[in-house]
Amino acid sequence: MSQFKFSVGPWNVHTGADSYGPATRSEIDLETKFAKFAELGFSAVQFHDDDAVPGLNNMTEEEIKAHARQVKALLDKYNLKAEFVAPRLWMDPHTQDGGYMSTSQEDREFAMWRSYRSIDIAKELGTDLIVLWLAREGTLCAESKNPTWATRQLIDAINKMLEYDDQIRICIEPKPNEPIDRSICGTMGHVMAVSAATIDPKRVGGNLESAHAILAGLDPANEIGFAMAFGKLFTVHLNDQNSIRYDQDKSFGVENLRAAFNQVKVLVENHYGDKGEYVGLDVKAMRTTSDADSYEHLKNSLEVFRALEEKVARYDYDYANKLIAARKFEQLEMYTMNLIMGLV
Ligand code: GLO
Ligand code: MG
Repeated sequence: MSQFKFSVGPWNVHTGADSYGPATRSEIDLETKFAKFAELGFSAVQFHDDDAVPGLNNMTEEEIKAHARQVKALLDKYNLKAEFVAPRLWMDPHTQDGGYMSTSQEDREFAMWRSYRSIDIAKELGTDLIVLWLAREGTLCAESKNPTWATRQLIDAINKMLEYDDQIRICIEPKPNEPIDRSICGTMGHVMAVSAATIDPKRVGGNLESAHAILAGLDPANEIGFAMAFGKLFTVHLNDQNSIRYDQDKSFGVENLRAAFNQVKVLVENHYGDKGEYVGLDVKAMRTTSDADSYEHLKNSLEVFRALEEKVARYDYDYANKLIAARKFEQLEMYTMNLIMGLV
């Protein structure tokens, strides 16, 4: 049994389409996904605004809320909670150049409209958490934006959301690049600095995704620990990634088991989850996966996480501390490797 509660987004069960080829699996409707998530042991669902309310651009504020209430009823049916809502500010003609940092004022206003609607949807779904994955907030052409201006735009946008609702919490999911060339807020360090500059820093935190840290050349466990030192790790997107290349969203731990072990270890040691935080997965199935195996990568990620949780529970801290005091790091490393390999 895990001490953690897990969450996942509907986009984590997808058709397999990528930038170079069409879908390889059929679409699955939201309710079928909810039923399967519950069966697999997830407690909560992560949402984009338009996962919860498709076509919201053409709906009134009241219509949007009414639709969100229907989704809440569906969640209740499967005993699932909503973890967060993320405005999908990267799919729309209005956000070709980003949202909050777009060079067009009209587009920046659209981004705020979607952010306020995301807050409305979150409240109807029963969550106080908004995730901002800043997909296109940066530059494709380096000279197109002043980075100081762009950073202040982000801070202003977050302040407006904090003012719109005095309970809502904002959680930035940093990523250094892709689809943008150069991101303005690429790591957890950037997120903590932006948080400190807002009107209510305790309501602004981070969502650490393992793959995004790796893409930035950083260690996911250290990034998790860094955000936790400020009490600002509001959620995580665990997955894995083969070095610095396109964002892969591989199943948790399949690429680097030691790094995965250390992510679980840092979460356990710092009591992640005590304030209701979920262990979120952001994993994708391979393109070659069949319809019948559409959920296999979720099952595998949970299995790896739970197995590593057991390893952490068995970690001999007395022994490790003795080795640390004697600066016997070669032995400490081998103890850790033996534990992971199942040899101790
Ligand atoms: C992509 C991101 C993406 C976000 C999701 C929630 O690189 O990881 O999956 O996590 O859209 O905002
Ligand atoms: Mg993510």
